[in-house]
Amino acid sequence: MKTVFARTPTLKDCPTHYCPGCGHGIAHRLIAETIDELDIHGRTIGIAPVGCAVLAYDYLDVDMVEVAHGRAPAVATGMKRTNPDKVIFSYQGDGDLAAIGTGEIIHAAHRGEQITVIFINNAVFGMTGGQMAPTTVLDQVTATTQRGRRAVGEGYPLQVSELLAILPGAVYVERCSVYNPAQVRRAKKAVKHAFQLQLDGVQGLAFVELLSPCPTYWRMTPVKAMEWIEKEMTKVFPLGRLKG
Ligand SMILES: Cc1ncc(C[n+]2csc(CCOP(=O)(O)OP(=O)(O)O)c2C)c(N)n1
Ligand code: SF4
Ligand SMILES: [Mg+2]
Repeated sequence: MKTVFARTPTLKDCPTHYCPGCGHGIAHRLIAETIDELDIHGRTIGIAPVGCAVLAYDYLDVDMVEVAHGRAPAVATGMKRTNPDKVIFSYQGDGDLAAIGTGEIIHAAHRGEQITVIFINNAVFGMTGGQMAPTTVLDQVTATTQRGRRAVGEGYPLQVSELLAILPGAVYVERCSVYNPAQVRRAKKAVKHAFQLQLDGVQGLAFVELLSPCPTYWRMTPVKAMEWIEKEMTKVFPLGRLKG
């Protein structure tokens, strides 16, 4: 029988701790496929965030480092500067990268660090119980915005890709999603490009934002969560290449 679909080797063969319909697993697979297709398995080092993806090192069969909440870009900076031949990537949620770690990512991009950052925007703090994140959209109900997020008092959703794209040190910024197969294919292209730039020695930060479902704390079925990304989330976070 001909195999038409198989697990890519860098994605470990193990049970997942993610909720049904979570986007983290899809994002992991895109990274694993990229590492295998670029044949960089032996020279890639990843950084796992604090957040639901705290166990990313259990799924990706490459060397990985666990760092304090939001500090991945600083650690990636040190790793790349001391190991320029290695391919360094960080994997960060929106609470990690766009709340406690905002300063880290802005300054890493500003300095033009040669690292690859995969940013998982699911519009909530998933791991801690679905609280409002900087990326929570207006009117979105979360554990801490029971009447929906309001601009007055809670502020507007933070568009990190747009912020980073204006910095000369960010060489590539693209926002994609995983809400249907066509979008997953686009996301894969973006992730691969962000790794390829580092491999090619292009000096500067390569950044891919992925709009990703959290059905558990959006209180939706997995299918509805995918629809909500397409219908609502992309209004605030338009998909496309912002730079590079
Ligand atoms: C210094 C510090 N502050 C706060 C926390 C609590 N904390 C753990 S995960 C998290 C937010 C995670 O949200 P996100 O990065 O969006 O990841 P998700 O779970 O949504 O994928 C917070 C605030 C922590 N672990 N360390
Ligand atoms: S809480 Fe949300 S982000 Fe965390 S594993 Fe579940 S669905 Fe995924
Ligand atoms: Mg999140």
